[in-house]
Amino acid sequence: MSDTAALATPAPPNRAARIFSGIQPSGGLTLGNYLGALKRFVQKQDEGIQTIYCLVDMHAITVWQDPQKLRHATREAAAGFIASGIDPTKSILFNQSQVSAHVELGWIFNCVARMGWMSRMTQFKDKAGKNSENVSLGLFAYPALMAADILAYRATHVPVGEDQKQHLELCRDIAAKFNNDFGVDFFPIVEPIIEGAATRVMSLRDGTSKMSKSDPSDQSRINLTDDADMISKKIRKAKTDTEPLPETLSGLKNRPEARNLVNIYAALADMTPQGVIDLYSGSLFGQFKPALADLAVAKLAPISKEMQRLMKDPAEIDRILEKGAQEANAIARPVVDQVYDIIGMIRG
Ligand code: AQP
Repeated sequence: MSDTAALATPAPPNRAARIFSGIQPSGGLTLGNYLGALKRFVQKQDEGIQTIYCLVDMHAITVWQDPQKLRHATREAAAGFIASGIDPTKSILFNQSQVSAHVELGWIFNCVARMGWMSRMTQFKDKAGKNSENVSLGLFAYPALMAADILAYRATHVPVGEDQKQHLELCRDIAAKFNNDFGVDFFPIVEPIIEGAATRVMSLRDGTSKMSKSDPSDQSRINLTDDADMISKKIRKAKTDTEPLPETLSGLKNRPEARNLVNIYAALADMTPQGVIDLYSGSLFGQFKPALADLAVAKLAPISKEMQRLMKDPAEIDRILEKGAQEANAIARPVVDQVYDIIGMIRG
């Protein structure tokens, strides 16, 4: 397969397709990270497109992280990537703080992005809540660093969950403004890849809020480290209603918890949500939940087991990340050096 054949929007004619995406090691990876991001990352890698994946530890520290826990979460996330199917000989896998091009370009983009753009970011508003005077400046600037993560590789496509759509629009605005301000055609206008039945996996306790690593309730999410018993228990206890599953998808309107479980089933089984409805229409959750629990255990328990095995050798994980950082640096360094040249910085 050619390197652009699988992408709905091909790379611009003068640029080969290149995928970049990242995940914050701000806690353990969740089913949301897996279905919205990691599963897609593996598919893109296996389609033969150049894939670069990053544990964005600089993003994680936009909220305070315990240093010991951050180190552990970074290695555990690397183990999660590998256990999910990322092959460090096919994809570049590294952590952000080992490649200084990210923060260098991030600062330059802080000077390109406009305050008005940043203040419209809904994720900042959600995360800052009523506390916006007291959150870090880094949390506000986060999307400019995310644009730098992507554009340091001049990536053309970015697989993400639905919640990152607005940040990717901002990345496009930053690239376009940089190109326009300096009269160059240097940065590509990236295309988000938001695909599949579970682009927004919701909390198991509240179908209107996103499943998130930092949700205080562990019952709200499935962690990739959960064992078979725990996965099964959490699904059986997930909040639902008392109605049977409907005959059509429209029957799930105003039933956010039911819709969420159907989407999770569909994404895990590589089916459409309508396909799940066709199979289970008329079933009560007493029947559907055990089927979903079995499916989730079959798909996720092997990942959790493999993560445990990988975590027994942290030095090997560090070695993989170090090799990935060297490969990433070999791409990003010349890009950032060209940016310095474009903007008029004297370099020795
Ligand atoms: N619930 C989700 N459903 C689908 N996709 C999701 N992603 C995250 N949660 C879901 C996708 O995973 C990738 C990495 O996201 P991230 O961890 O870097 O940041 P986040 O989106 O802020 O995720 P969390 O779990 O909510 O982290 P915390 O709690 O630390 O803020 C992205 O592609 C994201 O879309």
